[in-house]
Amino acid sequence: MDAEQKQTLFNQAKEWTIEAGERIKKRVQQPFEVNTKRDRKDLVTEVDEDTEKFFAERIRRSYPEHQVLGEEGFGDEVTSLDGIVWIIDPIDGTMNFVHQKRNFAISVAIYEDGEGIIGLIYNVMTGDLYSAKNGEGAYKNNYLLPKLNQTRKLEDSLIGVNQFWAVPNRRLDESGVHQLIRKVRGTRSYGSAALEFAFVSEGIMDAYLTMRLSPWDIAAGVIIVNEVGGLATRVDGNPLDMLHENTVITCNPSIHKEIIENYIHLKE
Ligand code: 2AM
Ligand code: CA
Ligand code: CA
Ligand code: CA
Repeated sequence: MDAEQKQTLFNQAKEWTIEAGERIKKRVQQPFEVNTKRDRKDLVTEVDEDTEKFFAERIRRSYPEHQVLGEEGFGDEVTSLDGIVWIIDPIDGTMNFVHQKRNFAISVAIYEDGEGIIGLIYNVMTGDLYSAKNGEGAYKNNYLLPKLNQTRKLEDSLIGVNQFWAVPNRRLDESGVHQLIRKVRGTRSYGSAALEFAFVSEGIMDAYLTMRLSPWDIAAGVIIVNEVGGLATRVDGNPLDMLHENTVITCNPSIHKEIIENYIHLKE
């Protein structure tokens, strides 16, 4: 698409994202229905579903030729990234939405023929919008995010981890991860993959790694982190696949090779 189309689409995506955020904010303190999906810890609420419907309806009305890939199933059966595909997580961090009433985000990405064009991560309760158009830098609200400091050392790093690293993992030798945790300065766990990507992009965290995420968890984050010179790959260093689940590491490029070569030991 040309620059003008890209700007128009960006403005539209941003307007819908902020409007969806306003709707979520109105409902966060009201009672809402909570259900489980894959297991008792995998939550979904009616607000997740309504928010995805909000996007799907508007995209279909305005851009009937675009495809929508969303977590809650109100989009299309997307089997190819040809053309323009919106990849949407209506609420990333549903457990935070339910329990904390904060620390969740809307994640919206637009891909064209498999290439990430536009990424938006909206931290709904703080009102911070992280955004990027590929090749044009990444922003936190109206502030252009600086390129990541590429001299960061692993021992000075803050890394995002989650509870899976504390217990045995069938796909990964956890002793490597335990050594990594000992090596770094500190760990954080925010409970929203999209926000963890945003924080790596902002340079307030140096890496985030996890063993299973879906395209909608990472689609916007990848675009934003790339714009500040960050990396996002599978934990074996291979490229991410926006149609399937992935293991994921996103980080400052200065620590990527060291983490995956010295600390990530996949069992296989
Ligand atoms: P979600 O809130 O949109 O489901 C929580 O650690 C992070 O992992 C969130 O970004 C969450 O997204 C994501 N996640 C991906 N798959 C998940 C699953 N099966 N159960 C819970 N969280 C999952
Ligand atoms: Ca979910
Ligand atoms: Ca998610
Ligand atoms: Ca979600």
